[in-house]
Amino acid sequence: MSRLTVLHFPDPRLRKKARPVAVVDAGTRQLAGDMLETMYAENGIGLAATQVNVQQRVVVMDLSKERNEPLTLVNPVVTQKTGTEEMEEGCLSVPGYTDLVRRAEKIAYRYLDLDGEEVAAQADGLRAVCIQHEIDHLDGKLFIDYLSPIKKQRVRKKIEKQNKTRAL
Ligand code: K1U
Ligand code: ZN
Repeated sequence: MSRLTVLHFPDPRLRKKARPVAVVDAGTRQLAGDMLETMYAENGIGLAATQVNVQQRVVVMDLSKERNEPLTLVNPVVTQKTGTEEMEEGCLSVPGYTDLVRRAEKIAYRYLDLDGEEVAAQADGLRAVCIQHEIDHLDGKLFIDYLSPIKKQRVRKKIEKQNKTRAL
C-alpha cells in the first residue's frame, strides 16, 4: 500500500466528476488500500477518490473508535433521504476549517463491495453525513459550497495562505 497526496481547495481537480467503476478488480482493491492508508495517516473518517486525483467512484470510510473497521464503497448512490439535520463537518481537502452543514438525517444507499457484490444499507447520524459528503466529492462538490459566498471567500483566503506557507 502507498500513501497518496490529498488535493487541497481551491485545486480545480477537486471539481472533476468521477466515472463509475465498470468492473471491481485488483486495481480497485489496490486503490482502496492506498486510499485507506492515506485516510488513516491524515486522521480522516472518510476519503473519496477525487481527493487523491483519481476520477473513479470509490469511497473509503472508517467511523470506528479503534480505527479497525475499514469500509469501501464502489459506485455508491443514495436511494432515499429522510428529514434534515445540521452537523459540524470537516474535510481533508479544506484543512483547518469546520462548519455546520444541513443534510438529510437518514439515508438508504447502495454500493458495490470489493468483491463486486451489491450491498443495500441504511444510515443515520455521522455515517449518513459522511456518505453524503463523500458522494458530493465524487460529483466535484465540497462542503464549503453550502456556505454563504462571504464565508466561502474567507475560507479560500485562509487556505491559500496555508498553501503558500506550506510551499515555502
Ligand atoms: O472527505 C473528507 O475530506 C474526510 C472528512 C469526512 C467527514 C468528516 C465530518 C463530516 C463529514 C465528512 C474527514 O474525515 S474530516 C476529519 C474528521 O475526522 C472530522 C472533522 C470534523 C468533524 C468530524 C470529523
Ligand atoms: Zn471532504
